[in-house]
Amino acid sequence: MASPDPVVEAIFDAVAATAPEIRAALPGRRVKSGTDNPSGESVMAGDLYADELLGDALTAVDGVGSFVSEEREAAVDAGGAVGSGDGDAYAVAIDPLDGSSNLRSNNAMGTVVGVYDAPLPATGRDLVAAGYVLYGPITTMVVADDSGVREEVVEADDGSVSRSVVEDDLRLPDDPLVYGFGGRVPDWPDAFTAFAREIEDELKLRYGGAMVGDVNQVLTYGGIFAYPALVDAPEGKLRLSFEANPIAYIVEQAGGAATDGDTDILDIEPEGVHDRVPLYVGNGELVDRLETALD
Ligand code: FBP
Ligand code: AFP
Repeated sequence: MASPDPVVEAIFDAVAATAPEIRAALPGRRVKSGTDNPSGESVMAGDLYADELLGDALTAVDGVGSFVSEEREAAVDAGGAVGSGDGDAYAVAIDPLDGSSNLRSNNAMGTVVGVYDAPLPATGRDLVAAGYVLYGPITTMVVADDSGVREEVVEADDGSVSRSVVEDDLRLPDDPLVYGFGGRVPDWPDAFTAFAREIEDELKLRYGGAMVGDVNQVLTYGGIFAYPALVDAPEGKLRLSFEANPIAYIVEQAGGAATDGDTDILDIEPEGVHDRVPLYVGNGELVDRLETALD
């Protein structure tokens, strides 16, 4: 299932090309960089390295008009008007190293990419493609566009990087098996805790602390992932433009659903590019039940 859009293909070629380099650089970058990002979180040295490498690679792609990262305050103008009509350029939004607190403990993490056909901030309905790299035992890249979702293995060989499709029509299994919910139970609103109590009798807990890894398990086995609204942080933790929208786009293209508890993630109108949002994503039937439970 080849993407019909050459700019989207060039964007994912660029992301794949950086993956082995990012992976190779991580062993020496498992420490805090000493800076905070625009969301006020401590940035790891690995976050900064991935951000710079991906920023250079993506702004060099013909057809990328602007570049925004979870680790940067402002958008980078890459030349070319975004969303201006014929021959316009795309805006690319990334979380360079999602789950980077897993660097210290050497657990999974990844890179999340959203390709928007509108200046940012934009809604998820403006996405033309989205994907993520998962740094697990194998480096994989999951890519979604309007033709569906595919999983690729990314490998470096003699200075070149290959992308091999291993699943060309990724669909959520009908019978869900796993769940993973972020945050501390005492910080969850009661209605979400009650929903979690039901789910833990039905599904198996698989939580790794990196959204890309946990969502990849949901895509593989079926189930539900959430980083919920918290009592003291009703907007949750994850960022709409960099994390929730791309993941919602991928899971919806794979036959699932994504909500903030009330509204489809892709319909949310952002106020700013660093907005946070609660995210509940997975099999449609589970996401519907969650919405009813939170009502
Ligand atoms: P970063 O982008 O700063 O890594 O934060 C996102 C994230 O790591 C998600 O991947 C994950 O779902 C969540 O935060 C984990 O948060 P917690 O450590 O609170 O469980
Ligand atoms: P294996 O040795 O068969 O991989 O099992 C060990 C293990 O994967 C361990 O790493 C996990 O903590 C645990 O099993 C997960 O078990 P569940 O599949 O029951 O969650």
